[in-house]
Amino acid sequence: MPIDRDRLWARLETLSRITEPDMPWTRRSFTPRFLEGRAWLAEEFRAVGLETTLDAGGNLIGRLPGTEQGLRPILIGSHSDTVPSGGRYDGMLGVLAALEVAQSLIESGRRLRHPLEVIDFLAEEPSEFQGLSCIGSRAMSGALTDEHMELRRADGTSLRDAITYVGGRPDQIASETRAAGSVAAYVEVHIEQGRMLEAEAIPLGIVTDIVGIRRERITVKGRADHAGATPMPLRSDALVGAAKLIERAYEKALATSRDVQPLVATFGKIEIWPNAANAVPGSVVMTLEVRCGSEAAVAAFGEQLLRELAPALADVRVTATAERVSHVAPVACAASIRSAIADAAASCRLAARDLPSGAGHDGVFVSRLGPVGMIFVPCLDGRSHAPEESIEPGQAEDGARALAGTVDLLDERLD
Ligand code: HGY
Ligand code: MN
Ligand code: MN
Repeated sequence: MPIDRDRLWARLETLSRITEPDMPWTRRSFTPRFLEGRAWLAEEFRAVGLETTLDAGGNLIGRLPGTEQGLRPILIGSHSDTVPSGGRYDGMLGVLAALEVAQSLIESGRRLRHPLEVIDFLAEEPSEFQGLSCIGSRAMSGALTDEHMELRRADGTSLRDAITYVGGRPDQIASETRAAGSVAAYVEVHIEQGRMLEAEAIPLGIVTDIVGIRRERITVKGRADHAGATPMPLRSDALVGAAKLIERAYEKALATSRDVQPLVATFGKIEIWPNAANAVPGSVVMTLEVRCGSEAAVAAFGEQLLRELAPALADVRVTATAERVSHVAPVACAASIRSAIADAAASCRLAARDLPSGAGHDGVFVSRLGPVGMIFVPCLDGRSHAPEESIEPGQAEDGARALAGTVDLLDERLD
């Protein structure tokens, strides 16, 4: 399937320009801007000849029937939502590379044996609903719970209502959940969001496994006081306690950097009350995110941190509690898909290397439905989740060519 580099690049440019103008590049899930991007994508899906629908979980699906009855679909795609002030390629590259492969297949007049589904998964990035991510792929795979549906964002909207807002049908999510084994294969093209491929000048990465991610809401309780009239020894400054937790989490995670499975820990979101220059912070709520290839290490980190620091927090008269927000176990990519990617890379004459994904992806949930694999392309200086995220048109093309080859091989090899 010949890949049209210019067409793929033009679509990437067009989609990335659908952004909050004051925060390039931002297209947060469940916002009018997201719907603007979705409307454009749906139009592109239809224009190339895909049967285009929105499933109950709010995933945009473009389907191309196969030639053989009864074969399970091959899924390709990614997500079109972004983090705030994110990049132009995280997620978008995977959706538009998949669209390019489907369009190239349709233009060639050929048909696969298997049905092909091009998917834009809803809300892959941590959402405003307590940071819940991978909402569309959770819905598709039966991992979206009733509790999740009742999560509310700051304006009081429930996730259930937000899914309706983007055109999903919350009440039908359960009946539309796909069964284990119902997917022949899922392959996603994504930017590496790390530095390995660029450092080794290797154009393709074959993902071995997708990291496990645990998010906990840490609440540090102190006492709000007047910042001028309260002597230091009498304060219960919640932010001082939070600072001790942040510092220790950094040190604990840094110490694992040379381990076989290094662990990373981030406090990326923090809220302070009353958050006033002349008030001693009474409480702090912050999100601890821990990632590692070892699920046990991910599960234990937060609890160990609070236990180790309890005396130091008591010394400054504050307490800390943790509440689990989400916990996703690491997932191994399927050997059958990894070898198809390796063979496709070879036939495209593109060097490739195995590497783990430190980023989370929808494949973690789609793996409940069938074998998953990912193709990485390098991004400039490994930067992502930042406006500096950058790739070259040729790198986008490499990813799409590898995807096209992989789909062809899987179509041949799988039943
Ligand atoms: O956060 C992640 O790992 C992914 O980019 N959503
Ligand atoms: Mn991301
Ligand atoms: Mn992504």
